Amino acid sequence: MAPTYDPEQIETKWQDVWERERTFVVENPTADELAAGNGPESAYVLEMFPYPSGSAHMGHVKNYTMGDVIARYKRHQGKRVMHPMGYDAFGLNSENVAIKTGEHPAEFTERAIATIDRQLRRLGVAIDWSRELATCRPDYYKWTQWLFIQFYNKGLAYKKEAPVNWCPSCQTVLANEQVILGRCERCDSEVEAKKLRQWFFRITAYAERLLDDFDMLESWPERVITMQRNWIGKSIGAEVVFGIVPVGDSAGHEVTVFTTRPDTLFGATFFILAPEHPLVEDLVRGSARQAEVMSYVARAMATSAIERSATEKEKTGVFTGRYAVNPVNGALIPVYVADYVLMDYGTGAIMAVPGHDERDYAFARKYDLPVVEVISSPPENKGEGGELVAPYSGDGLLVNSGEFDGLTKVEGVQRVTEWLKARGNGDFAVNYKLRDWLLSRQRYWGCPIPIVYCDSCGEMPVPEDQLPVLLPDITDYAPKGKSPLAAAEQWINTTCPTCGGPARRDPDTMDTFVDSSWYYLRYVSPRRDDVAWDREAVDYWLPVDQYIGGVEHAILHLMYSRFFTKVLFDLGLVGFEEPFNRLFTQGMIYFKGAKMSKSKGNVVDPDALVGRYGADSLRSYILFMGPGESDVEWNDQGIEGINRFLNRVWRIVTDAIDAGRLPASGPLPDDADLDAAARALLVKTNQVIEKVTVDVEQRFHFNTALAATMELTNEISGFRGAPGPAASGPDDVAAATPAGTRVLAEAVETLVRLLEPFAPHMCAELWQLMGRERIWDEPWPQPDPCYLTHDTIELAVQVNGKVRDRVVVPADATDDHVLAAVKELPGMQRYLEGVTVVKEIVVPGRLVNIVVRSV
Ligand code: ANZ
Ligand code: ZN
Repeated sequence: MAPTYDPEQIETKWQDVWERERTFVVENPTADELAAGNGPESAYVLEMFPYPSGSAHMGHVKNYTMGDVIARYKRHQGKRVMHPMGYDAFGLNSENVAIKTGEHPAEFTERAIATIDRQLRRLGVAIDWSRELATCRPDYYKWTQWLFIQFYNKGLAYKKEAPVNWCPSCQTVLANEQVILGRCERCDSEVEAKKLRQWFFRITAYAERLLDDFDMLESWPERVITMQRNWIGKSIGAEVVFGIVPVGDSAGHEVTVFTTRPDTLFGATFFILAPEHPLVEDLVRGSARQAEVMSYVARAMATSAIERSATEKEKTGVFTGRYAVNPVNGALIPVYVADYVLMDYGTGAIMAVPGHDERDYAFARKYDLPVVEVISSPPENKGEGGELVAPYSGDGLLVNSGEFDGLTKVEGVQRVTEWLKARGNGDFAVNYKLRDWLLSRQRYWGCPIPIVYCDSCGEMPVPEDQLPVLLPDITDYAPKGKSPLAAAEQWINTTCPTCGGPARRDPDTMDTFVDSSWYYLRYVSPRRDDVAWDREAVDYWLPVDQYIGGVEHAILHLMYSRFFTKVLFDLGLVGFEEPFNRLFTQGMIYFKGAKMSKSKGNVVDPDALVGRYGADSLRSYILFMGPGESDVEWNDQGIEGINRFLNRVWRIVTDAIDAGRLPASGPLPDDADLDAAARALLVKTNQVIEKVTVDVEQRFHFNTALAATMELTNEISGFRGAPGPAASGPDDVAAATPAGTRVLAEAVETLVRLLEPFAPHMCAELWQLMGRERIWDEPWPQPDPCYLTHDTIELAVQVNGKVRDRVVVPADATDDHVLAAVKELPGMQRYLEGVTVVKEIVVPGRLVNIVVRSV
């Protein structure tokens, strides 16, 4: 008799086997293999590495289980799979623990790493642990420093004084990307503006390529691309030069503005400088308005950029007493200083066109400045006398614009800019919202910046043979507005690598996003201490075939990694320009209506569930909760249901083994020898193979893949082959005809093989009980097209009663299946985004109607 299902015993048994046999350790291709170019195809499956802050949570379990299913699936396809794991181990969490308890962040971090490591092993994730890395260890950050120096030598890392986002609670600067609606991404404190000398990476030099190269990506979620596109924020327009009229002793000046609407130049009725604009002081020096203007400037500088540029904010400004000349018509227009103009966008100065720009309109109304219509505007924007009572930003023909009257907006942009260009008063221009990446942090637990300052020789990188610059041990981690490293006298004072005189180290450490911008390269040769990576092996494994992680990294990590890869490509250090071919962003797990998180007190502990139900049940449940990309609600009963399902599979398979019907042997019977029931089971088996394959490979819909295996399980247990000669009754499958018995064995074996990526331990055990070995190395089942017949029908798809699309589904599809298919139609996205679905109606065989209300 086969034993009962004992997850704990089975799972630890197989985890030991994988460890002992080094099952998931994968070698880089040998020189011979690379030369011959005929080794197995590579597959690099990667999940975003965790930040070790305590122990793994359900989000990790979901992320790593999804990656594991893909990695195991690709192995079944015969690929050479690399599926590594490491830790994003520098950062504020460990440092804050250190401040509280005095424990060295390295100790806390290594303990947290050990915990996650144990949890991932206990989940049976098929990881090549020989490649493990942690960004806080010197053998890793040596190369982070080396990369910094490569960037530095290319002029892509530089230091400048700049207004920065300062978090008063974290006591450090933040990158723009780390400021969310004016608040610190980490602690939610209101961010202040401060002027400091900081290190930057010149990511702006790559703005255009970061946009262009979206084309190279094989499969990225559209919304991630859109978020990056918006963040880069490319605007096409013109630069226009305005003269400022001299008065008294005060000289004239030329000031350039950036505008996306040169076609509205005739409507520019005033001119605005950002408070930080270097000309402001000159313009008012010695004038009656000096005191008022400079006090406005001081107030504005203390306000954050996000607050200043909010459209709802009441517009404020001051008149400088000076006038600019509109180059197109010679009109004298007053020059103001106003805080809604930002210094770090465009040129820090604008031509204000109140007739057609909302903020300029609000400003003009407040300060009683003229509003001129220069784009013909619809009646609803106009008052009784035909004057504009609301700005109009839509299309129209140019009016009140001299020789340009009657042109369309597009023609106007072109012709006015050409006109300006011909007179040396402007030119076509492109502008980006993207700013350089501010990477220095005034904190301890990070990668030291490998730069020294010598009084005689100046600023220079640490010579490569002196890397790594080790992070020194200190005792006082508390932030004091400057790096704690500045107080480490022994460390900070060094000798100049050039002249041998006294020099000082840079006291700042790097943003942890620097560490994570290249870790996917280090996995290729994590133990090499002579190079950051083995170039040939990197080109064999990369780009990453499938990257999986949270959408919260859409901009920061994913854009920084793309930037790094492009720089490395330009430096000749890698042979590809995009790091991640396919990206999948997983949905979040909610519990009791909120995102599962420690701070909300609604976490469910994975360890407890593994202890109670086993890793296979937890893995399968987390994948069964919903499509990979969807947010899902945790449900305690759900895992019990899955556990019952696995128990059922266990019984079916072990019963068949006990009855001597497994393993299946010999070829499948000829079609002619199949009775109806056997044929139906064979059709089902093949359909489920196809379904699971497509769901796993193309859709990340592990939930429907699992549902299909459940259907197959039902068919198997309901199977009644035609009774054979020795039948004792109608339920006696054992006695079915030989053909039926063979088909049944096929179905049961296929079920085990299809379930392996989800419940790898149980399936390994069942496989062994059948007398076979190493299910993880079995080829993936292939459906037989002869048994894949399914009729399809086409339905009209309506939204609020209007036909918007058509959908093709199997004739016997359930309503749920039909609705799911509808929601996946690419053309439907725009009708379903930002609306509430009120009702969904499926009229069988005819149509689907979705009733929505906009929110
Ligand atoms: C004249 C104009 C007329 C404008 C009009 C808009 C509409 P995007 O599209 O985001 O690139 N602008 C330029 N520099 C600015 C700064 N430093 N601070 C605040 N606003 C600035 O926006 C470009 C437009 O934003 C520019 O085009 C300029 O206003 C304003 F009917 O110029 B426009
Ligand atoms: Zn020197």
